[in-house]
Amino acid sequence: MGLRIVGQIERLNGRELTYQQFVERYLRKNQPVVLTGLMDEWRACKDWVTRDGRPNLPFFATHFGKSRVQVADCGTREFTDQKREEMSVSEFAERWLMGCEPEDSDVPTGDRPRVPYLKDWHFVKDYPDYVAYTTPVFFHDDWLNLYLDCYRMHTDPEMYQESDDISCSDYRFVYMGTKGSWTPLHADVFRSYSWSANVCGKKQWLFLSPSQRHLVFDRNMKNSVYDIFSDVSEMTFPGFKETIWTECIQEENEIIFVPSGWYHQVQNLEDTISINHNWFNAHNLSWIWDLLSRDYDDAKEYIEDIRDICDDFEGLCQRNLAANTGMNFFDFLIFVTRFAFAYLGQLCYLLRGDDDTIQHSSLAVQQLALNLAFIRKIAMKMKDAEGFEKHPDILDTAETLNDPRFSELCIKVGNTYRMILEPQPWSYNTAKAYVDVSGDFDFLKKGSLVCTPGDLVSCIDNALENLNRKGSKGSIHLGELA
Ligand SMILES: O=C(O)CCC(=O)C(=O)O
Repeated sequence: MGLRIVGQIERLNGRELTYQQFVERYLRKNQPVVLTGLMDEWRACKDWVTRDGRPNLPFFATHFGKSRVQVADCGTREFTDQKREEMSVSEFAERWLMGCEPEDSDVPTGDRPRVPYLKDWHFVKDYPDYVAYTTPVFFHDDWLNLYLDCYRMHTDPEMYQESDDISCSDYRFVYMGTKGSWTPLHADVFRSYSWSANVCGKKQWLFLSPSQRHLVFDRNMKNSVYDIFSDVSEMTFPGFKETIWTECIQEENEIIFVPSGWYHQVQNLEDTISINHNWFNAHNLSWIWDLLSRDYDDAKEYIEDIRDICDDFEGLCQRNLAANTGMNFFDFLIFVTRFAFAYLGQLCYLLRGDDDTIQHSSLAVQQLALNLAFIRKIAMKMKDAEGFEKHPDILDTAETLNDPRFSELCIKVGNTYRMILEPQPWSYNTAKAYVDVSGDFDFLKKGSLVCTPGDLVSCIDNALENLNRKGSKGSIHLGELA
């Protein structure tokens, strides 16, 4: 039986869309969209593509040939993904040019050809000075990559970690694959948003809305369908026949926005190069926490039978959670706490500044307050979770404020909102903002610790109370914002 495909994904010219419209229509509503007109100036669209619109493999071999990359064998399954192999870009280009793809791989049959597909290449990390593209403004409010440019998401002193380990260093990727290469059904890492831009080629996307998620799982809600074009077993996946899909054919120079929690399977209909980022911010933060708390329950259930013989059962659950999901409860708490401090700092600067910035920056104040409101809301949810027993030293406020990585985060946060909120004229000096505020962070009670989500909630509440008491340019109330 074929797939039931209904509806279409909206397509519009990104140059005719404002940032606020994008937030209202797509981020907040968690709806996919295809944006055109945003890639005209990209260096990648010139250097990486031949005159006849195909991937310029010799260019890659000459300029980036030594980079080590992950290449999936699209014909071989390994657990929930395709088997991967590490090789150099030159080796990949050679393999591509040798051609291992049958001519008739146009129509998916269930038997997949063994075509190589270069995936998850951390291109920006590898070549920071080669500016292949500029991230469209709609995707700038990206807490994930901004954070990973300053900190690691998870550090485990007991686990060996290479200092230059690039595998989790950011979520900005290049993908390159021949016609017929594909990506199995999945929802994105951390349940983040993603955006994906076709530098050349054409992709077929099949989307399943989050409300139908349960239909692609087995009876125990443990395993999901791998390839929706294969002969999916009704015994194993009884709900699959009920699924309703939305298809999108993404052409060259189009960018697709993939919302949180939408399952999707992707197939390259032509030889294709794409750039994609995973990201999250205030609008989908709850998705990240919901996934973590579900994965925590699974991690706990998995080792329940050794609870009695385990010295530190909770610690083991959190270690397993970090290994499987990429972060644990404490990583997430530290993550949101650092952002909360950065946003409080920016707010403090705007509300107490000597100049008249506040008159010009109400949008900035609203945005920062909204971010804090969402963080506070998630912290309230986290308060109810098991697994947050007091930890000896989670996040020391004084240490955080003195850490150069935190000042870098503050500066990046400031720059991000300045870019997003332009062209509204406001004079916001991010470097100055940090310096001003760091001398004035007394509201964070230097020397205190944030050990639990409850501590974070108190920190935000105290800081705002303090700010509102002293601030002469208006007060902030998070009440209805999130
Ligand atoms: O392009 C692909 O093959 C997969 C991309 C993807 O799944 C994503 O960006 O979320």
